[in-house]
Amino acid sequence: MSLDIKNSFETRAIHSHYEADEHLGSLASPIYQTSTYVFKSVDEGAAYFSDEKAGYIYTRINNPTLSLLENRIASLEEGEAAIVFASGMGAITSSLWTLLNPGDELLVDLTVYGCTYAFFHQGLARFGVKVRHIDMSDPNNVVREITEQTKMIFFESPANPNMRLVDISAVSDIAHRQNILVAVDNTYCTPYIQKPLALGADIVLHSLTKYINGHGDAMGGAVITSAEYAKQIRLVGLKDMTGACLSPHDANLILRGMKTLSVRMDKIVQSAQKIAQYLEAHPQVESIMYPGLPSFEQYQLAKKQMKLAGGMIACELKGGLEAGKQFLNRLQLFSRAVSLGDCESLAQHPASMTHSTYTTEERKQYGISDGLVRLSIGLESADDLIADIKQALA
Ligand code: 7XF
Repeated sequence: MSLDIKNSFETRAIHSHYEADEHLGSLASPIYQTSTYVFKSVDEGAAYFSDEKAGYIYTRINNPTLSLLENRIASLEEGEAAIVFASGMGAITSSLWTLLNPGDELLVDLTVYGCTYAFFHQGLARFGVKVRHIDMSDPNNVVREITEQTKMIFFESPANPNMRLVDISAVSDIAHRQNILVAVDNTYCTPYIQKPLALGADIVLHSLTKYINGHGDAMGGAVITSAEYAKQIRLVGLKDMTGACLSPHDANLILRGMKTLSVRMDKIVQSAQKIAQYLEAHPQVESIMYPGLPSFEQYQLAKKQMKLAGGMIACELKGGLEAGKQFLNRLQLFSRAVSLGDCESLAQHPASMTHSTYTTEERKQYGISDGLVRLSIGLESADDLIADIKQALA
């Protein structure tokens, strides 16, 4: 349907690409819990397979509930097309295995999520792709490090877990002069806060497991890109290489979660700002990384490309690793858990958890310090969360 970009983000998150009239008047979109579809004739099935005619074939390739989620997320990211997957890692592996070939080079910022890092250095490297990390916080480094083989630039902004930012439009400008693709993992921000495609990127990736679903009860992933790349990723990466298709039931949970994305983000960011200010002023805190604090190293860049500062905070306590562990163990309202973006506030220790795929040496090299503590601010009262932090630091 034509509820498109003219409608606001909040409206599209609820209505885009769905007409109750076309579904017996059902207000909520139906779950097509099916693995396969019945063809009227052999010729019809053959026409779908040969792409002569559009139609549903098999849920690993397409499914109406997944199509709704795909269309809706493409609308929110302002991209041509999207594909959803069983997890964020399903999205990253399916997309990069499709778009990169043996002999290509992938340039990656210094810090990325631990399993993304492991996939790059194992899954992609074994496939013959050369992976090189460079500090993209200065776009001049990208100019210097590009080679003839560079096919894609990949980064997270803010990066998990240390909140490093990359200037999306500056890096995209540099890359496009040499026909290099720019892929941005936008999981930390969601399209409510940052729209990498509008800033010049070619490919946006998400773990839908996080803010977009927002309720900690489903896994999912997405890629948003051109219709041409999306088609290739669906028919090669998703269909033949990973098979990482999302379950229609989980797609429905994510569609439901996505309807409240804007109100959740507004509240989460408000609380995160208050908590970051509290932590910054606390004598036990050595350093804090939160894009909403004027002391944040890339504060100006954050203001330029992010609508809000987000819900993730990284900090180091005086006393390093031991102090960080004690703090995490003493938290009562925050749950000690990996993942992020849920209603429940979560706290974790990247060096021993989400980024344990890096060796100690690699963590040092790529700026993930052993004392770093990561907080994902949820929807509880900010005052209660601050009280919990206060007692845990006492
Ligand atoms: O496969 P998943 O849905 O878990 O998503 C992978 C993923 C991709 N990009 C970013 C920026 C992510 O943070 C994630 C998952 N990160 C979780 C975390 O950092 O807590 C995973 C828990 S080990």
